[in-house]
Amino acid sequence: MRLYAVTDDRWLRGRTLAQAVEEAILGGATCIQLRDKGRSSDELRAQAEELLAVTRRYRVPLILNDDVEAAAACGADGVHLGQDDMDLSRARKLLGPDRIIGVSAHTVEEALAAEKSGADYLGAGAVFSTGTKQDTSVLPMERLRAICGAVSIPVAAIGGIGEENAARLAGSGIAGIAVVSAIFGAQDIRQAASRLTGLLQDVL
Ligand code: TZP
Ligand code: MG
Repeated sequence: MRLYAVTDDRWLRGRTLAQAVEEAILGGATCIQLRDKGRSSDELRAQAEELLAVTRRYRVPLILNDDVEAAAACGADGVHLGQDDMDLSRARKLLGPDRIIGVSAHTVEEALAAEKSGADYLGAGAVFSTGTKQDTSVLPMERLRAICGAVSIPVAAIGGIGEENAARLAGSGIAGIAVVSAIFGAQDIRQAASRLTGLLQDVL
């Protein structure tokens, strides 16, 4: 959960997504999420298989956003579910006990419900304003602290996090940060991930 890199293929600059993911891992990403709202389930699965060839090599888990069936079919390490995605108990039945299921939580109530239903981790945000996801609002810092205090599963903060503001998350109780543009939007992905990794020593 420490540095959870969430993919976006908008800024590949001639790289494949698998190359971008490898750079992120070499810079210190400890978990990868394949997130691509524009793809069909079959396309997502094919992309996941390419990424798995990289993530398995480095023993870094690959989580698929939203699509439980694709995750089950391609042997991804887990799935991340928003509040409007498949419910957790159904996802758990399809994926079995060993795969990772993460859930987005915006309130203490959602966090407690997800933990009770067997979520392995939570994503909480957006902690800062972000242009990467439109339908989101900023989660106040006290709420992030309350969510972290209410559950015993790890919480990753997400939304607008970069080198310039990561330190503001210190003391919140998070287990890590989930980052899209500050990693995949960087010219040098490896260096961006590596600088965030360094900063996390004072944040977590
Ligand atoms: N969920 C809440 S904010 C967000 C997601 C997927 C986008 C985070 O992207 P960035 O570029 O790290 O702000
Ligand atoms: Mg979702």
